[in-house]
Amino acid sequence: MQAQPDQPLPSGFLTSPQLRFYAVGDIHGRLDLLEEVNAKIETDLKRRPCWRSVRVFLGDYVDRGLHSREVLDYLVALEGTCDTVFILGNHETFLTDFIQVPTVLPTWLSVGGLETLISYGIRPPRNPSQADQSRLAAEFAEALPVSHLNFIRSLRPCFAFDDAFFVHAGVRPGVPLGEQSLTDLCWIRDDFLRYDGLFERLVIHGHTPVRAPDIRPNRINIDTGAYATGQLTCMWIEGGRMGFL
Ligand SMILES: [Mn+2]
Repeated sequence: MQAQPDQPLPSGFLTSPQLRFYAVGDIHGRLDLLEEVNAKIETDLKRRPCWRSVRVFLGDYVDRGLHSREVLDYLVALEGTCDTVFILGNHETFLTDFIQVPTVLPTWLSVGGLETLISYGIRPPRNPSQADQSRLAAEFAEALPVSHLNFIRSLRPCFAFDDAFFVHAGVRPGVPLGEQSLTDLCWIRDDFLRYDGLFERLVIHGHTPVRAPDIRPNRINIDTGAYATGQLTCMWIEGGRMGFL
């Protein structure tokens, strides 16, 4: 289905008219786009006031883009000024894993962790030895503010409200939404993306970049690959209708 300015949720899924959600896709260190999207939300709230609004961020705040530390600073501050829900993305798991298991470093570096480390003032050598990995993990643990650590630890694996189910990667078909594994919620791709049956709720997710928001009868993907494309998608949902800013 093509994205319209204002359209009903697919498959007759419904949400309360009392509450507007703004769902934001994978940010990946793009502070500039995050600021832009929040400005668009503010403008939309002025133009179309509502009783209550909640901003739902779908995870992958860090890695790849150049400003991961600044993005976390921004989100921590935002949490204190408006209603927010922050979902855990697979990339956030690397920050805390690295401190506990330094040998995860090469894997993290292969998916954009270098930019995150640099944003915290850490500069890994080209091929870090095991000793380098331990030293860098200790340096990173020092450099990571407590507010960022608490933020990452408080991230939710998923968030359900009315017929909407917000999650980073997706869900495993055949498993009730309430019994999904953390690994699937953060990492799943093919088994979820290929499935075209309905889930108990409409799944709103990111994790797998698409050219434009992908609206299916059972799910909506709003990861438009912001770090590379400059497109950070924000979708609103209210009273069984949806649209894009
Ligand atoms: Mn992801």
